[in-house]
Amino acid sequence: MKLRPLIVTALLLAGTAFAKDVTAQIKVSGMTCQACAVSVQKNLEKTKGVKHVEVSSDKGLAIVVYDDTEVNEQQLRSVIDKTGFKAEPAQGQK
Ligand SMILES: [Cu+2]
Repeated sequence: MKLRPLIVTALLLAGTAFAKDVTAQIKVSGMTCQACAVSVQKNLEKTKGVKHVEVSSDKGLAIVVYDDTEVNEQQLRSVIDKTGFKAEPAQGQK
């Protein structure tokens, strides 16, 4: 009787697949101080579908957790661009 654990696992996987939280790491150029990072962070946090944002002006990086049924990475980049900074094109995967 290995069936039951399998079903439970499948249900759990289906649940997380439905939520579809995705983490994007977006390189941002033009941020020179913490205030820049905060303004990028605030604008991303206001964006529909965004769950969590971390922005580092030192690393020039925005880490965004978002629901990809509501918003996509391209939209996040345009939010950053509209804030007055430059979201670098995605490298590598996706
Ligand atoms: Cu600044």
